Amino acid sequence: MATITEKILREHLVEGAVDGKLPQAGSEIAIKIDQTLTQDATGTMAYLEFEAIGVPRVKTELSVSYVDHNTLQTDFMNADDHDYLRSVAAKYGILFSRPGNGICHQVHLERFARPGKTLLGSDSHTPTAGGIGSLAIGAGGLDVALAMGGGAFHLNTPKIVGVKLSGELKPWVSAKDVILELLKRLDVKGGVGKVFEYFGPGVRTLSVPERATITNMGAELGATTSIFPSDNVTKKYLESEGRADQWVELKPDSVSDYKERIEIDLSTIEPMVAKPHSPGNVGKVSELEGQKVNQVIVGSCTNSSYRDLMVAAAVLKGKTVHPDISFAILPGSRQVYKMIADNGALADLISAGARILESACGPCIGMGFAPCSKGVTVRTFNRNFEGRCGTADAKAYLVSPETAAAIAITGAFIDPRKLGEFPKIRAAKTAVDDSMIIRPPENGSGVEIIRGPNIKPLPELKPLEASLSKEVLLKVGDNITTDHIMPAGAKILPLRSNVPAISEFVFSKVDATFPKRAKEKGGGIVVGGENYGQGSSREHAAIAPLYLGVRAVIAKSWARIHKDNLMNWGIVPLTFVNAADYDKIAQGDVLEMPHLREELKAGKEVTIKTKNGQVMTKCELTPRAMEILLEGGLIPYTKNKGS
Ligand code: MIC
Ligand code: SF4
Repeated sequence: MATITEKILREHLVEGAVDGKLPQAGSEIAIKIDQTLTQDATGTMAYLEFEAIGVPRVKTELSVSYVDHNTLQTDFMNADDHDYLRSVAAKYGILFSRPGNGICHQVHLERFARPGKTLLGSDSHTPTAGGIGSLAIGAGGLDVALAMGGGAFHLNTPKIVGVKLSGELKPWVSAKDVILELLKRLDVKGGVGKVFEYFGPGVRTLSVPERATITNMGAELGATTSIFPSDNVTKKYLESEGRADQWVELKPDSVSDYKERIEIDLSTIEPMVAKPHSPGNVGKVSELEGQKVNQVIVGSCTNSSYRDLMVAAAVLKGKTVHPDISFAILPGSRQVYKMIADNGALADLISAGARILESACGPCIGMGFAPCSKGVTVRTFNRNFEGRCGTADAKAYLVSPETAAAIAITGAFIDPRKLGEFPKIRAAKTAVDDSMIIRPPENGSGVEIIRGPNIKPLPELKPLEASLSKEVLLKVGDNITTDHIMPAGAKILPLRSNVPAISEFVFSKVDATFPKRAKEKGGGIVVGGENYGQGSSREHAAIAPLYLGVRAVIAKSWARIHKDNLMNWGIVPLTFVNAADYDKIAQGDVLEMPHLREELKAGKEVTIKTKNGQVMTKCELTPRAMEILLEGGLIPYTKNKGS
């Protein structure tokens, strides 16, 4: 008897089985990865790492390299990265989705994701493909590079949570409201170590892109991933994409397999909103009724399917965007872009005054379209961390396309149900067109890799030192995101392949003196609170601090991907044994760890001497991860293993 997740894990298990079965939740396993995806902002690093590992051609069933984050091209840097990625893809047997073809998760869902397959992506929203029944996990670039080289992916056996959906969504309420409801109940830490598996009669009322909206934003719960069954709806979706042969049915053996359960009656869900500055700060849209808004955007990997754009077009048809609002759409893929162009909906949006942005991540990652000072921006995206939109004092709210469109015409928060009858959304034939996907040659060995001047080699990694005596360079509070540690945006994102340059921006939004101080002190330690490193999968939040000499981070608790990234890059992730000891340490204190290496090696707690006495910490890593850390990171570890 097994759940869908357990079945897929079991089929892909290469290490960690106990009597041929999955071990208990929390124990380490390794699984075979069928597909990988990268996007340009994490991809350049992932491919530099892949090159460093030295495998001649990818060993997965399918690997796709997308360009969707850095498409602003304010100078040569982004364009150079695109050339690098295109040439690497050709050399190593990777499909290349050209800039303009769409957001990785939306395109992957449409064209490549398959039920029952495993997918590892260097982007935290890789679980989007769970909407089609793929076991899709986000990870750091290095883990993805290793998987491309045929290596297994190591993870802790997740706890499976069954989310029972019953009933049907009411008009003006959609999938985004469902995941916001879940975020309201569980908050941004509620999914750590878990996979959310959806079941029940409500499932069949949701289309694949709607399911994908839900699994996409499961990332904001901190979940390992989320997954839907593969049923008749999935089959129809694959048929519409010309991929009927890729359908397999996926269902749990019995719903009694879900030991932990959550129930959601879809018919009771109301339009929801995540308020500043966390996707977990959720309330009802009606509670904000009448509050003025400056900017509205429909798009991102969460909400830019054909249906989502059609909702916006239908609501705006024949109307004009409110004079106080700047309204934009960004289609998730060229496929949906073409579909709304062919059926006239794009013209409706243009007539209404919508600003049409490129089919890419754009404003979601702060690449342009920043709101005005103290602006209120309402977005159909998945993250509203402080400053992420590009304006430090702006307030970002996350809503459904229905709510976004209603606000665009009224100029203020409004429960979209007040607009009366829900407009009819026309169905359309899927515009399948893979002409912007470049397939690699059979033999890429002769392909020359193009390396622009912004592409700098990786920092060198050394084995972990025996002891540590360093200053606390920075002490921060709870829920620090990777956007705090390593911000993105138009100025910083182009530096993703240049570690020395990007490291000048580490913690720049928290304390701009950090890089300078870190260098002056010869590196140091960072102290954090709960859920340290939530958000993006960006490895730069580990590599750039490493470059500045950060050797250890001590936190009360962790977000999975970031903790793995630290370990993969040889930074010691330590957890307070007693969370109250956080108060014993102040910024500027010198911490001594006289037996660091020995204690880690022996699996013991790490003793830290502070001026307020001794503080005990633990380094909760599996034996393999500990070995990686001791060797200074995954690259030296892999090389040493290979030799
Ligand atoms: C994000 O949404 O924060 C990103 C940009 O897609 C990241 C990846 C990155 O930082 O490059 C993610 O979600 O992993
Ligand atoms: Fe792109 Fe935003 Fe999705 Fe990240 S969350 S992949 S930046 S659209």
